[in-house]
Amino acid sequence: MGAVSAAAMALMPALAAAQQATEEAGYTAGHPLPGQFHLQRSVTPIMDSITAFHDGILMWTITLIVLFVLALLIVVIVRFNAKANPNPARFTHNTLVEVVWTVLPIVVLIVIAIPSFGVLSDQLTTPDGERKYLGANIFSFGEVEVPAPELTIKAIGQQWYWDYEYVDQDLALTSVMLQEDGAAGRLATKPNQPRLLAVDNELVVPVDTTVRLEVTADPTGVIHAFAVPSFGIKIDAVPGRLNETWFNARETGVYYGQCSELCGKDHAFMPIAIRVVTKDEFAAFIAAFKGGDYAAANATLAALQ
Ligand SMILES: [Cu+2]
Repeated sequence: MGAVSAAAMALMPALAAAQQATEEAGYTAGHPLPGQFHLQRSVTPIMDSITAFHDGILMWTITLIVLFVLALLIVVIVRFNAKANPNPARFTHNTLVEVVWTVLPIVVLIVIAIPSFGVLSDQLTTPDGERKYLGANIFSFGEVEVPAPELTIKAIGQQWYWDYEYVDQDLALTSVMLQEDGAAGRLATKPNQPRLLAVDNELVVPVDTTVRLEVTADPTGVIHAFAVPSFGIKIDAVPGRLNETWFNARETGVYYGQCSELCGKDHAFMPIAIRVVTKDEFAAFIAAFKGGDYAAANATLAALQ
């Protein structure tokens, strides 16, 4: 996929240069960086599929269509202007052209739709340990093995923050965006955290583990959407309804997302921060959480890292 991706990027030298600069800057952040182009870095099989779909099909399709329409426009401008073509033809129908301009867009849509539906069904089908997933090869008909979920998280959209529950462990936490210190324009409690993305309590999950994610919203509240670009997750959080998706992150780190449904006045200020840790760290985190509270669990985690 790297080759196709590189070729697609080569179509736009400026874009390619910017992306290269970002990668050279040691791009490991789980959030967008200033001047960054392209999608955020993938750390899950679903985001691999989305990236491959974008780079391998969508960019080529859109580029070829733009070049084709541009060529048609130039032909019309040069050959059929009033000076070059003083006596215009007066026919109104051409069966061949009409069939072509109906059939070609249908073919384009089918080429886009087949992998698109594949990725969509992957996103919405929680692994059972047997189903195969597309991964970076979206025409593979499934070759990536994903284990069955070992952890269930419930995310609840509130006005305007997120509540999380470790369902089987019977633990819960509230995650609120860090406020800015007005004078300095900096995050008050955690310096060097990304602005408008950092939260007080991060959701902690283990690496290389399939996580079943149940998403809903406060029953007396409004519709939100839970989205984490590096995981390829985006799913509505609807009051009174439980939506389900999943992820399996292969790298530790903190990955950020945002509410992606216009939900009210603080829609822009209810970010999502997921900290992916090793399995041992996660076990210690949960043990400390059960014995005390989130702060104690977080302190345990910080001591381990
Ligand atoms: Cu929201």
